[in-house]
Amino acid sequence: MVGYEIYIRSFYDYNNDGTGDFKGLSNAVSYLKDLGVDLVWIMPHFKAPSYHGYDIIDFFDTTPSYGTLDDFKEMVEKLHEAGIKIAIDLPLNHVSSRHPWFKAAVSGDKKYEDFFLWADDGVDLNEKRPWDNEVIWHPYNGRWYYGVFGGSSPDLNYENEKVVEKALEIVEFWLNMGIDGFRFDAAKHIYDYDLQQKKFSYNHEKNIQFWKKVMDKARSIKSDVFAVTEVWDAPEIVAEYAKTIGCSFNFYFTEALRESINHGNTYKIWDCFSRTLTDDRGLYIPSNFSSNHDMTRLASSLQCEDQRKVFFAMLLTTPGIPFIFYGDELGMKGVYDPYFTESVIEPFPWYSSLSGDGQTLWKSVGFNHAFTGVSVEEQSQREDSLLNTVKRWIKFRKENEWMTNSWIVDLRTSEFVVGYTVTNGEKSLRIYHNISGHEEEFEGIRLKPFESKVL
Ligand code: ACG
Repeated sequence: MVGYEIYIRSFYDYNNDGTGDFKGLSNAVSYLKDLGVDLVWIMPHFKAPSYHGYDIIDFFDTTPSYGTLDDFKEMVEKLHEAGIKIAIDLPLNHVSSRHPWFKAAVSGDKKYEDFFLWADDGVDLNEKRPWDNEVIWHPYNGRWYYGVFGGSSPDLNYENEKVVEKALEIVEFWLNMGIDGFRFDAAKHIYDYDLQQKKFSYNHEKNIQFWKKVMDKARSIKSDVFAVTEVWDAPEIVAEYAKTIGCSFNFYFTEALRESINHGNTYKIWDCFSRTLTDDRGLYIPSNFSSNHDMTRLASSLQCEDQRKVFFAMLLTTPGIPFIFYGDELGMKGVYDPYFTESVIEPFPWYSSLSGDGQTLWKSVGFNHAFTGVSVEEQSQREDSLLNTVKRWIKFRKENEWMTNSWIVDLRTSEFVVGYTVTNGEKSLRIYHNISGHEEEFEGIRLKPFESKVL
């Protein structure tokens, strides 16, 4: 299985208002099929005030500019007809401060007050979240509420069983709409504040139990439901979640490969593969990925096309379910800025001129300008383009479906070459990648600059 992350607003515009929509994605299924992906993850599509959609106002409705629930259903059908599964992004940790539950809570409705977390005596109102020093408590009318992702997204209180019930209702609702699975947003944040100690602290065990409950519900509706957790943390913590849920994004893969390829030294790749891909008990499925909407795009961190090609070769020849962030296969650029995250979710460039049927233009482009070689039109024409190279590796991957449930053995590296065997206990392939711009020989195998070989 090969996954593809899509931001609907930027993907394909059906009704010519400049904004991508469900009907647009329905219309663009042939591109996905031709690329070879068979699972799409769509970023949040619920009713929400922001462009990114992670601050939800209504879990049971869609962002109006994307289309109606019927358009959503039709999109699911179109994807299914093409043999493509769909997973929705599910931010259950928090809601928008404009969500009716929060509005009821601040207007004194006791039932909904308990849907959120309020500071009592002894809470340090200046406490900051650990990774970037942003505050986690926010004032409202003389009281303070908890919101790890900012004042506009108050956290839900999962100590309250009623909130847990709501979460399960949401899961049921969308599975009944025909979707195949979920990306569990902010999975390590459901319980991230210790109410006894009164301080920020991840309770991984409790989080995992929560997601297990969600999965039990999901499996009771759809036995083969797909789920991937977003736990941006050390590989060993990520693995704990994956073992229960089945699959977790392997953040370290993205970070390590970029660093190794940029520095021209395989050490980080060796460290990453040893720590995340050599689990020979096959306890879980890692999900390696090219980049996502929370980070600098692949093409902005690997400047030359050959470096990107070797990255994709590794992405598609390692165990698990690889994910491609829309446009990375074209070399779309974008440097992440936490205060302007639009920079990595620019319109998908269908045409060299950025004009034509389906082209979205909801924002002005800062990175992916017209006639820069990054469009589907331009990339399709060049035989050795990044797009065509990625397609060939996806084809290879589809011919070797068994690699979804596989692991790595006999990992060996030189300064510039990574060699490993991927196996599922029955089948195996020996694979080599030269991450340097010069010829290399390793274990008797000659490799051209940035060449990958599968034996
Ligand atoms: C998800 C979504 C994101 C979304 C939210 C909230 C969550 O993908 O788009 O924000 O719904 C943290 C969270 C993640 C979160 C990102 C943005 N992503 O854990 O769930 O922030 C460290 C921390 C991580 C942190 C990361 C951020 O540990 O927790 O992610 O930094 O940079 C090594 C270390 C690892 C370390 C990294 C990076 O890998 O092992 O621990 O991660 O280095 O240093 C959206 C919007 C926001 C809005 C919100 C409501 O984008 O603007 O506020 O919605």
